[in-house]
Amino acid sequence: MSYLRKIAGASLVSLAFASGAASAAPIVLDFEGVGNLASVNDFYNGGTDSAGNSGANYGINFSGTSLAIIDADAGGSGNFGNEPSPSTILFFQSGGAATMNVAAGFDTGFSFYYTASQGGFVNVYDGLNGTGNLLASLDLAANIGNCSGDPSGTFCTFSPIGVSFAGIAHSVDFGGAANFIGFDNITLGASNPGNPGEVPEPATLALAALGLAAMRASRRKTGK
Ligand SMILES: [Ca+2]
Ligand SMILES: [Ca+2]
Repeated sequence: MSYLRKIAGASLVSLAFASGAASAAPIVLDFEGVGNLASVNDFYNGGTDSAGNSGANYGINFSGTSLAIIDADAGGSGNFGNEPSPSTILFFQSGGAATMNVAAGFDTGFSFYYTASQGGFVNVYDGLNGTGNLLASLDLAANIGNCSGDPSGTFCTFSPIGVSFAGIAHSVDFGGAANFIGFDNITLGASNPGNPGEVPEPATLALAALGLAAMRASRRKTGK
């Protein structure tokens, strides 16, 4: 059998390595290398995720409920396809949001991709852990519909979207309904997603879970 999962985004490190201060080169969080269903924790903060994996140190920490999930097509438990950077994305199974903390702060804006069977939101704060002043807020419409990709996964539409704000942000809530929304390629310092491609039209809502239960129902034998 073959694995699609990449080990780490090492090639991105030299390009994006910076202090994490405002106006640095864009930092891209693609979640590759974080363990399946592991808490991201300090993976991008000079530490590890809950499974002991470590990535580039961008000075970025995630709340304990912020999990990575790997596409079932790549050996994980994710019910998704066409993610912008295969095969791992960010999601959460409890609480209302995955919270990203940037201790040094960042300005201008950021972009990301999301997939959702129910609406979600992004809130940007000038304090850590979703505190302080709300600098920006964005509603995210459900976007999955009839699509297919790589080769299975109900959550197969990833929409690029950007957020601009004034001031210095220290945390972002990536929110919605637990297990019904996922995120990838969070890019700090750029409010315009690179190569956004086609922005899909919102389609029929589907009651599907991003991971676990729905994955079990649709999982194909992989020959393990
Ligand atoms: Ca897939
Ligand atoms: Ca990814």
